[in-house]
Amino acid sequence: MTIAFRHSSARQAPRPSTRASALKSALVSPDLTFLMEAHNGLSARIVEEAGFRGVWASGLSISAALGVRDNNEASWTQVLEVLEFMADATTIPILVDGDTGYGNFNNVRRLVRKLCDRGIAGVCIEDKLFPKTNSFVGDGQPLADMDEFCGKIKAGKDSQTDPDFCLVARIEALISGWGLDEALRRAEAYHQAGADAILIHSKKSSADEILAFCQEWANRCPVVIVPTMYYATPTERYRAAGISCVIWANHNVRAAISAMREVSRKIATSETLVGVEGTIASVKDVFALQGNSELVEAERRYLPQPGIDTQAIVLAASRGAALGELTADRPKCMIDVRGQPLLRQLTTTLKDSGIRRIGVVVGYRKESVDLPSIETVPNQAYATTGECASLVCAEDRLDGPCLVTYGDILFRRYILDRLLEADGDIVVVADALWRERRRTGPGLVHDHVECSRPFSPGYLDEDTVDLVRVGPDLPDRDIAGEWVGLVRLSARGAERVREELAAMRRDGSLDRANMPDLLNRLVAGGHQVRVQYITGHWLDVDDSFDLAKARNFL
Ligand code: SPV
Ligand code: MG
Repeated sequence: MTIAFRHSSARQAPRPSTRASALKSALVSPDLTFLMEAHNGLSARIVEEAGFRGVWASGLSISAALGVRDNNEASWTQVLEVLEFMADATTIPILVDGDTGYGNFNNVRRLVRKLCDRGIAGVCIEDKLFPKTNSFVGDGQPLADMDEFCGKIKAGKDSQTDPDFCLVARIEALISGWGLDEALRRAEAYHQAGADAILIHSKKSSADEILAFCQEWANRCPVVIVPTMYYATPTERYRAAGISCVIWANHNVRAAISAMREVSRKIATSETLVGVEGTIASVKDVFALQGNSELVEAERRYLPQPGIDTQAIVLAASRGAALGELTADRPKCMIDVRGQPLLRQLTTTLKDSGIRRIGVVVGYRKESVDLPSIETVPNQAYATTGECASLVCAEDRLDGPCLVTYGDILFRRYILDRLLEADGDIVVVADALWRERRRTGPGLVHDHVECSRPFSPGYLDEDTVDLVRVGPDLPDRDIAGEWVGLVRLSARGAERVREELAAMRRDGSLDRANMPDLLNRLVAGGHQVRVQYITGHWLDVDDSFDLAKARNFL
């Protein structure tokens, strides 16, 4: 049979812009369209992934997936919930199996409005009685009164809020044994009532009665079929018959049942996962279907990423002689703290706060500083120079927001997050609980700070504190805290620091200067150096006592 014409709108149809218009175009198009069954968000996504143009939200499959019978045991609002997940998981049109419409014309009106609200492209309602029974269960199921069913179709069409929403009228006359004439009579009535397409259903194992129907019907409106029982029929015959749409109605839920049974049985009998791991979808695959990568992207866009533009310079050139043998073959930044080099623990915290570029100034045993995703910058003269000379080695990195940190410290991440968000071009972190940390011994230095205001537990975050001076020999009465070895520089702050380093180079003080000398010069030069107080939650590693503390800290 040749079908020269289906619907005049097919040729001039504008590009579908909604899912409903896409379904409508597919129904009226002269091409055969296939809808594939899905019963939840995941299966709907898989249907789209496979390349189908639309989803059949099967009543049988949704009920089965919910663990109930296909007898309207799931309420229509429960089905609606499932549909919402399916719509969210896909971009292609969904034609939902609306059974008998869940009641009379009034229920159909409400159903159609709610489906339109949720972006469902169309509904198929069948001319049986509520509560329905699946077409393949038993014989001679009673049919709905034809005129009453036409009223439902009209009510549905009058209620759609999307102009392209499709209502497919399903004829059960062949299923119930009423024969071809009754099927054709009903098809005409439903077409006249405004159905966008008719679905002619059959439970025979041959497609003969369906093809006979199509011959008589001659495409007065698009025809949809469900070849579950006459599955052996070549698809070409449907094309030749001018059928608009084939629904593969339940094959995903059945595939899932077989796969789940097999894997459950295997695991139950073998008491191990060894035999199944390679045969099932990977966890990565699950994540991909859930769209995890989109969330990662969105997190980058919407979550605060305080350190995202900031790079770090880690000063880690010195040996750490007070650690004795432990630093014989490596600098102290590489000594092991609970299975990881100290520097690795530090860089993990930096990365967790969004700092991606990390330059480490190395000197003593520099070849042993071989961590992934850091860049090393050598200070060849590490043995005879101080911290500022090391900083100069990484000077080209002072070209934007920057964090300068000692390589032998550990701190809780919130300290860094707060520092990265702090106002000010040059901000240092000082521990107000300096007295509790005070210890004397070889190689132990505490750089204390004098500030414009002491720490008070009740102070407001907006109140700013400025550095007055920093160094190891402040009188107790002036000490407000201990500098932890962290400075955050804005782009302007980094520029100030570069200028100051250049001045130190000129006046010959650079090589011997340490970071506190630099900070004091900045303050003396009238630059504001802000202080952010903390109360503990950090440590530096100078000797084996500190090392023991570091192990407990992690
Ligand atoms: C469904 O998939 O729920 C259908 C098609 O209605 S059938 O099961 O063949 O009736
Ligand atoms: Mg059904």
